[in-house]
Amino acid sequence: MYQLHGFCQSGNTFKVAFLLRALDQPWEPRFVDFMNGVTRTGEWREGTNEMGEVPVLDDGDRRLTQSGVILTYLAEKHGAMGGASEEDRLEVLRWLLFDNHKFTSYFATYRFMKAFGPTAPDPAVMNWLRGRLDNAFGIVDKHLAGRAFIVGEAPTIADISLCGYLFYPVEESGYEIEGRFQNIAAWLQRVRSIPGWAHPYDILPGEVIAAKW
Ligand SMILES: N[C@@H](CCC(=O)N[C@@H](CS)C(=O)NCC(=O)O)C(=O)O
Repeated sequence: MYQLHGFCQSGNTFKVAFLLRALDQPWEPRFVDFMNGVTRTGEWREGTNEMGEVPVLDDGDRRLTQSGVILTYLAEKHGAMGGASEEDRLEVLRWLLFDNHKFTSYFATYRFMKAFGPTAPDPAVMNWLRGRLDNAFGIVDKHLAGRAFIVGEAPTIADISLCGYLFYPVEESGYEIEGRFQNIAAWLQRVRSIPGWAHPYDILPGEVIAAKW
């Protein structure tokens, strides 16, 4: 039984939950009270993850962090969704790195500031982030033109990584996809059809919080 530490607002946790469900693996969530600062405590960092981040996955005595590492580990271990060839596996890694650096990271930061930050977001910071987001979303949208999935012909962990934050309510981020990035919008419909997909608020622990700003 895998143990997945995280919380429902965390799209990075959702990536791992989605893959575990797609692989039909047994898992249970371990709630991390991120919104009340647990991951910033020395105790949590020493005992769970020195990087101060979720998701964290326990596979027996083995503890893994970083969603890209966890997705790669699970895909290799269960022999699915990692890419059909060596070339595809490298392509998957390329998109995981792009996602972590430029796609999920800017989107998650933008959404957090807009929905859950302690004070109203600074418009200059939001404008700057929005420019970075527009660039990253434009790149993914262009890549998806004429393709069903990010790499190869079938879903891989690259799709699972890139989609991690894109099913949350649009009011949380204020960042519209529908009507602006048509290839991404169509791809998200295909991703929803992958067996195991569910909405993050239906499968991860914690309370839904109304967007603050
Ligand atoms: N690259 C990491 C990012 C993880 C991450 O940023 N998680 C958020 C919650 S969704 C977090 O714990 N952030 C704490 C922080 O940024 O200090 C991954 O993919 O696992």
